[in-house]
Amino acid sequence: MAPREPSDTLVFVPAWNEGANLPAVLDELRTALAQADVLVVDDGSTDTTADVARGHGAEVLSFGENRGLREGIAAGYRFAHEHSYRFVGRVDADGQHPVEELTRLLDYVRGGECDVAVGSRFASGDGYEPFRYTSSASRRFGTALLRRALRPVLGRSFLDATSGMYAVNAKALPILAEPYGSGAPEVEALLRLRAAGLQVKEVPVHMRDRAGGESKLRGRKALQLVLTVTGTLLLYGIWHRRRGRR
Ligand SMILES: Nc1nc2c(ncn2[C@@H]2O[C@H](COP(=O)(O)OP(=O)(O)O)[C@@H](O)[C@H]2O)c(=O)[nH]1
Ligand SMILES: [Mg+2]
Repeated sequence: MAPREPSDTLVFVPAWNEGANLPAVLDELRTALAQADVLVVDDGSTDTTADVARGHGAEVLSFGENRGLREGIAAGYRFAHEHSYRFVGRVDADGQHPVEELTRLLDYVRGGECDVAVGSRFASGDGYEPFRYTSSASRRFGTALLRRALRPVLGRSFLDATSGMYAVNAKALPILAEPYGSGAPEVEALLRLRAAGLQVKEVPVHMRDRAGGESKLRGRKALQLVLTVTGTLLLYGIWHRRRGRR
């Protein structure tokens, strides 16, 4: 096979014990987004994640132990920044994010329509029906709380603030590569992007169900997250108001 041209686009995939789901995700990326380089951030997996990723042609960044998703996300953006990629995508390792939807997000960013495009299950329009996703009562409660707390802080509504499907340009990389202090890195990311004045677009997308295994975010962990996020937003709101008064 002839060597591939160096790519200006990296797609990274945070993964913790996703050896069973990764092959389909990486095959889909290779088929539907062949021009992009792929990085798997293997966060101390104890299964075949790293081997499977390498076997499917991805670059692998392995942590010696599990550091948590927020470190995986920062590391993905840091890698992209250090390697001077112009465009970066992020998808889950569990098959939830169709690559054709990521391609749409990347097109918005490449076309200069925004600096960051976030794939949204809850936004509608462009042929994407409202209320096409139903979730468990506890997730619905968490999402509703989060939307309310976010609106005054972001100065706009944001319907799917914990989505992990992202496309960004190089301007966003140093901002998103900074370590995250909370358990809600995506929410923190939205706050940082707003503070930096970057254009963020929430784009309606279809998502699938996790291909196999269980979400790492459920039960107590999910409840804890909602409380952390709401706490973070309140603190941020107070800090913001104080700063405004000075
Ligand atoms: N790097 C890293 N990735 C993680 C960790 N926990 C979850 N992930 C990955 O983050 C993505 C989202 O996690 P998931 O369990 O699907 O959460 P959900 O989509 O919100 O239900 C998946 O690709 C996971 O493999 C972690 O501790 N470290
Ligand atoms: Mg998932």
